[in-house]
Amino acid sequence: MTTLASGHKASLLEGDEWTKLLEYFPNYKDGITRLSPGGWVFTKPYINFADRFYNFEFRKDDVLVMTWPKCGTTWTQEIVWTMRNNPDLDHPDADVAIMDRVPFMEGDIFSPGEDSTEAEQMPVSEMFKRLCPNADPRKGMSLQLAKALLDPRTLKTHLPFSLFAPSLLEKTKVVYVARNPKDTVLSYQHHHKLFKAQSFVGSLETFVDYFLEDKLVYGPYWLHLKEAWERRDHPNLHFVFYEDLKADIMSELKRLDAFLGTGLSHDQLVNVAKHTSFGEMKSRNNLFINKDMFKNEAIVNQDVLQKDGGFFRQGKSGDWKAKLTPELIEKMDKWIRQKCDFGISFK
Ligand code: PPS
Repeated sequence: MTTLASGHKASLLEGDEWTKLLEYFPNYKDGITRLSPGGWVFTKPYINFADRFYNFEFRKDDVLVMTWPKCGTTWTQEIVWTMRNNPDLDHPDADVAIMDRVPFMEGDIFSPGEDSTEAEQMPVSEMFKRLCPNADPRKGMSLQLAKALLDPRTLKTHLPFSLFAPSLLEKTKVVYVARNPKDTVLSYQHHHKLFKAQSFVGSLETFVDYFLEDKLVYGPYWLHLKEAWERRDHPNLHFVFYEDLKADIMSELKRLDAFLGTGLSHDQLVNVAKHTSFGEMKSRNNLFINKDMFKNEAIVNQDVLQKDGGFFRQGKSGDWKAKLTPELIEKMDKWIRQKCDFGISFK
């Protein structure tokens, strides 16, 4: 057991629970750690990085986009970056991979270990080479890039508030995105089938059970939400629902404009809405530095890609109504009543 700077204790899953998890998630074979308290679940390398995330030096001009996985992070990070840097759609870096412009702070916990041959083969972006000329990319590129990025930084995380220093909101602005758990779980299942590193082999029922029992990587969605919901009146926190972004993007952009202090004109907000629409983001497909990665059978399951779509899968709210069985809806409704009893209501 390891004690982290956040005060959490981290231990690796073992015994029956670990054997069972490997049956459904065979590619998490290098180990999964769970933190106490909270029950946060991560890949094993999290333990090596945890204190660096906790002690990360935020700057006053930073904006951190925080969500549980699949709640609309990528969309929101592109919205925020575009509002702050590219409202006239003329920024030379706009075509650079989103993950380079807006680093995924804890992305390194999904990267191969620094001594592995895979680490040698990881593509190194031009931005990393430019901003981190003396850094060793095998030690993880995401965090090094997040540190080296020039102001004003927009950063992305799926970590919850409790794994950052308590001063986070005093130091920087946070945009938190919540999404209906029924759509979130479907999108996360797709993610786990699409990407080989995550590879889920099991039924939707099993995946939903893992979600409801807080056993998926990143752990309890309800607690992640609760920690943000409790802080929602803090002037440096902007709380938004994916469903509201879908329903009325212009109103949400105006709210964000006021929060970020970007002072954009109506035409600039229209630019942002158009540039970050699902259709435009899907056709640009510049999430990662290597677009061809999606054609690589070792990284992306080509059958799932063809049948169910890629990272930009549907971009809709309410897909759950067609995909979840009445039994699963009932199970999830019960979970929502029991766990999400802190005042939030989903749209
Ligand atoms: S990740 O991997 O956790 O960072 O994923 P995340 O970006 O949080 O969420 C992915 C889902 O968001 C959808 N998406 C969008 N919806 C609307 N508009 C835009 N521009 C957009 N970009 C991404 C994406 O399709 C995933 O949802 P699903 O339901 O799977 O389509």
